[in-house]
Order: sequence, then C-alpha cells, then structure tokens
Amino acid sequence: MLTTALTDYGWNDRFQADFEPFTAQGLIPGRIVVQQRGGYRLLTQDGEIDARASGVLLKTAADEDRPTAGDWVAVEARPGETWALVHHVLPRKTAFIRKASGPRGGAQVVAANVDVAFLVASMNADLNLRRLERYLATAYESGAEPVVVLTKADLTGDPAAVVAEVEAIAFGAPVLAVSSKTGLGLDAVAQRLPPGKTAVLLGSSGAGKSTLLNAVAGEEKMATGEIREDDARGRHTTTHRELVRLPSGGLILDTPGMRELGLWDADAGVAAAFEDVEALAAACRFSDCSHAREPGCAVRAAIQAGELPEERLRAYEKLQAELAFERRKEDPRAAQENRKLWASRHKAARAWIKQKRGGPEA
Ligand SMILES: Nc1nc2c(ncn2[C@@H]2O[C@H](COP(=O)(O)OP(=O)(O)O)[C@@H](O)[C@H]2O)c(=O)[nH]1
Ligand SMILES: [Mg+2]
Ligand SMILES: [Zn+2]
Repeated sequence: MLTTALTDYGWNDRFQADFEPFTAQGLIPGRIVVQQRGGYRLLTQDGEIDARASGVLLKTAADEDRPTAGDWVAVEARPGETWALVHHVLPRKTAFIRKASGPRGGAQVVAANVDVAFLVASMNADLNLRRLERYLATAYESGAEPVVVLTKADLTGDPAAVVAEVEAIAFGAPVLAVSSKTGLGLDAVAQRLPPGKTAVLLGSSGAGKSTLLNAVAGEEKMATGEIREDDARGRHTTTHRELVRLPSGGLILDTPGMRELGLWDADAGVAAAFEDVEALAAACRFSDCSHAREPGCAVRAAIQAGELPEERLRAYEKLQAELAFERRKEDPRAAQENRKLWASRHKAARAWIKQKRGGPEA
C-alpha cells in the first residue's frame, strides 16, 4: 500500500510495518501536515482531511505521545462527518522536544519525524550564541541533523565573520548564510531537502523562517511579519505549524517562534553540542573535576591559553545545571545524590585550598 501520495510525504517501510496492526481495525495512515488550536489537517492516501485526537488518546497519552506536526498517525476516516479521529501515533523516527513553558512544564514535541532541523537566527543585532547552543543541544537530542541558518545576510556588512563566529560554537553542524531578499544561500538550503526528506524551521519569532520557506518554495505559502523597529524582534505572524511540500519534493515544516526553549531530558544533546568542553573535561586530572580550582584541570588550562572562551564553559554549566534541576524535580534520590556530590566537592575544594596555603586548618 505504498501509495505515491504517502511516500511523497516521507512514508516508508518502517512506518508501514508499525502501521500494520491498525489495518485490521479499519484505520488508515495519515501525516499531520497542519497543527493548530482547533485540530489537525492530515495528508492521507485519499487526500487531505481534517481531524482531531480521539478522547481516549488525549486521556491516556503522556504529553510527549500526543499527536504533533510531522507525526504519522492511525486515523478513523468517518465518511460524512466533519472530523476524522486520530487514534494512534506511530513510533517517531526523530522528535524535537522542549520543556513546555508555563507552570506545569511537561514535555512538548515541537516537530516529529524530521530529518533536518534548520536552526534559524537572524544575522542582525538579535543574534544570540547562547540561544543557538540551546537549540543545537535540543536538535542533537532529537536525532535530526542540525543545520544553522543565519538569515538576513543582506543586512550585515561581513556575513563571513558572523558565520565564523557561529561555527566556533556549532560543532559538526554546518552554518549557512542566507538572504531571502537577494537569494544568497537559498540553493544550499534547498540542497538539503531532497524528495521525501523533512526539515523543520526553528528559531525566534522574526528570524525570517516563513520568509525563507516562501523563498525556497518559490511562492507565498506562509504569511510573514514586519519587525517592530524598536527592539528588532518580530511578532508571532505564524500561529500554527505547517508542513509544506516544495517543488523539489522536499518537505519543510514552519513553526511559530518560541519565546523560550527549555531543555527536556537532553543530556546527550548537551554533550554533543559541547563536544569541545566535554573533550577537555575528559583530560582533567580528577574525573569529577568542577573546573574551578582543582589542580590538573584541562578546561581551565584551555581557558587560560585562550583556546576555550570562558562564556562557553559558563553556558555549558548553565545547561548542565538546568538538566540536573529537572532531574531532581522528578527523582528525590537524585536530589540526595546531588547534595552528597556538592558536599564532597566542597570538601575537596577546602582540602585543596588548605594544601595550597600550606597552613593549618582555620
Ligand atoms: N532584509 C531582510 N529581511 C528579511 C529577510 N528574511 C526575512 N526578513 C524580514 O524579517 C521579518 C520577519 O520575517 P518572518 O519570515 O515573518 O519571520 P518568522 O517569524 O521567523 O517567520 C519580515 O519583515 C521579513 O520581511 C532577509 O533575508 N533579509
Ligand atoms: Mg513565521
Ligand atoms: Zn577540570
């Protein structure tokens, strides 16, 4: 049943195998191409249909298992009814997950089954390396390939310098300079979108995501917004998530800007995004080195030698602390371990200071 319409949207043998049990229940496969407040729009073998999640699915699914843009789902078509019903979400190939903002703060899947995560930031005054590091960590954790896209190259005197600055923090991830106004770099973006591959556009509001999508698509698929002059930030012109099929056959998912990107269970992602710090830390004399005052600290040595920017270590520590905080909230035993760890670190630090002073204990 590998119908062309579905394969055009990324359907493959693996999804087919995962879907098999639902065939007997009379369900059909579909991909969520639009996600908005009122529900979903799905692409199925019979064309596009509107749908909502079934009551049972909403009641039983954990936050991260709820249907989201890019998901492949098992649907009950219900001819004659306005809404089809989504009963199951097929296992995801990749998932870009953030901690939902707000007091409850559960996991929120921003995009599912994406091959490439375009991390979009404007080259203008708003460029924030620390925010990009956060996006990179989440992208590495997602399983998608991160690509940094620096937009509005036409507004910068020296785009190559900005690219170099970002390359220094983007380990292994390509960094592209683009301008949707002049067309610079659009080919490089399109090249990463061969038929059936899915990319997601992620980044702050006003970064130029929707404009980039329109430029690559060659037509006005998404509404774009004017930037407020006072703070160089955009408004949320895009309020829904939409997967658009490009003339080249690639698929690209536009998202509204995210005000904050809280890390969700992203240890491996942070490690990948800070490969430089992790490699140095592995060479510290003590395996639990806090890179503060311990002897034989390779991280501090690199900072002193000008090989590692101090802000880079601070950013790494900040994200690590954030992950540890989330873990403690979930796991009281981890909270206790953490207190023990700090107690032993303080003890080690006191011993080291004492040894350095050579004096008796105060
Ligand atoms: N000069 C210039 N402006 C751009 C470029 N790309 C986007 N913009 C402008 O930036 C503003 C926000 O763009 P939009 O695509 O809506 O951002 P989004 O919120 O990330 O989707 C709009 O006024 C665009 O015209 C670019 O390459 N060059
Ligand atoms: Mg937009
Ligand atoms: Zn160290």
